[in-house]
Amino acid sequence: MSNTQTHHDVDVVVVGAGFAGLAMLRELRDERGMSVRVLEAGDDVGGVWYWNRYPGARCDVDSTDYSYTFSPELDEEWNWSERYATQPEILRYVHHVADRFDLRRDVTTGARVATATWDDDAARWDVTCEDGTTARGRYLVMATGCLSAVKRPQVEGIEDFTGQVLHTADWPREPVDLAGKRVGVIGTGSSGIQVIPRIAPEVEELVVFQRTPAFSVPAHHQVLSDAERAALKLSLPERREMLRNSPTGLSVPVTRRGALDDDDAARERHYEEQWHSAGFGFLLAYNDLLVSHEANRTASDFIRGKIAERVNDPALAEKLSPHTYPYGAKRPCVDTGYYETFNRENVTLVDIAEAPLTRATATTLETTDAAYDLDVIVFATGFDAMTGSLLKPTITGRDGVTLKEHWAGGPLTYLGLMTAGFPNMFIIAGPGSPSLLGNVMVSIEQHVDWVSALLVDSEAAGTPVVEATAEAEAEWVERVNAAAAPTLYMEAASYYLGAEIEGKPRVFMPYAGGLRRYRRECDEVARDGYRGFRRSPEPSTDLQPA
Ligand code: N01
Repeated sequence: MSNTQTHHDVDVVVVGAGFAGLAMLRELRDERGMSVRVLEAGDDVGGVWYWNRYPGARCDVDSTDYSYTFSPELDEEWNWSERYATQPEILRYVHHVADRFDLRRDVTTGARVATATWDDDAARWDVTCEDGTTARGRYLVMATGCLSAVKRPQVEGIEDFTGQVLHTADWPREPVDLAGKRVGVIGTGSSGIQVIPRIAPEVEELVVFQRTPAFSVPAHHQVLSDAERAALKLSLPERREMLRNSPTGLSVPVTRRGALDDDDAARERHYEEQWHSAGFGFLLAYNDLLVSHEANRTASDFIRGKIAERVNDPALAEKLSPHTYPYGAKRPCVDTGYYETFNRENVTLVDIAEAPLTRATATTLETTDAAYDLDVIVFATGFDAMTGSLLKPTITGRDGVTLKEHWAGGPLTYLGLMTAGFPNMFIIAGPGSPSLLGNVMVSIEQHVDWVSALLVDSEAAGTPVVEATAEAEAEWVERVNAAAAPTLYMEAASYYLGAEIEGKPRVFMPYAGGLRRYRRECDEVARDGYRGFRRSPEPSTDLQPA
């Protein structure tokens, strides 16, 4: 329920009630005894899983590994029904957690944050929302997610289109009936690759507008039997340990083998095996796929070969095959029957790299080559990733400097957790941390634990104003750049690099050194008395001039 026009004076204001915001709330309130108010733009909790309700939306990390780990009771009572849970099941899980731990009472929904301003004299953050809700807190935690600011490309004339215009990341709450309709989907990233095979059998005609083909491997999705669920539960402690110590946060064994350590036949056998089981983990088939062109080419060629096998028409298979960037340099996709969908009579692929979209009319979407009659246009065009949700509200730190100004050349952070000049503001799983390069659930929990430990330590020491120093920030930005420099990530126009939005600074945003190394670094910083953070007592009001 929305609490409009209310004011909340608390220890901590958290922005966002997705997985990260709810974890932060539970940890700070129930484990650390702090008062917390979570402000959420949506009408319910769930974050990305609240908004992305398109048909076919599901997780592409095993659900067992995409779960909270803080409560053995929760593990015991919750049963995932499928290897990769669907969006409705994940949302049910979030609701279950919110109810089970009585989190909703500290969440204000329908409250989109408009401004957050640091009051240096009082050492408080003042937050305002578009609906009039206000909050004041000693700490501000941005748990806004890396994939939540929706990207809606400008298509000339789209406002004249008389059919329905949808976006995968802002799908209507009420059911959408696509049966018998002529549907155009723009975008072939993870969302497009999930929605396309799911709706193809029910629509009259499906036209897919592809600008850049994706690399996708089979998800190997499966419904879990009782026996499989029981076995998964038994393996949880071991699995969790693996997640915590892995560079990716995935329960995939780390291999020390490079792709060229195997001869052609052995490598082909290994890829074949991985193809039939690994899903997202295919990227980890060898340890050098993201650092060696030669190694990467073996995997890229293997996947292109599979696309050729899965698509009947060789010319179409070629159009669906990526050639302009190495496998993994853009976030790879996993699918269920994606390529085979193009063998259907009612599905057409339009290569808009070759013949770009020009405009929409009342009834069509047009390229430089042709006009397509449509009833529905679905944008599967993704997000203003990583920084979009942080820069949407106006966040003003010390001396009136806004985050937008401070990050004009790209995001600057220390450990991805804080940015200099914005005291007591923390970012969960954002730029400068591993974030989207691994299982984000593992990243979220690591950040939540680390931030809460810092707050407790600072409060106990009587130094609750915490700030990253400019030197530590500059040094960390160098480290983030250095970690990405030798990788093939730098060779794709990806959202990791800010290439998804025109005019966005081209800097590699996530930390590519791996979750394990990152966790170690954060732990060492804490052990060194929070090296790189300046901590000070709150200003005494007695010292204020009259
Ligand atoms: O977005 P994307 P997404 N004209 O940015 C195209 C997570 N996720 O929503 O590559 C025409 O990946 C764009 O083309 P190009 C996951 O982390 C997870 O699919 O820019 N086309 C691309 O094809 C994922 O990586 C799951 O040339 C335009 C597509 O739209 C992230 O979310 C499921 C265009 C955008 O792909 C984002 O995925 C879904 C334009 N102006 C998503 N602008 C899980 O399974 C963009 N495109 C957990």
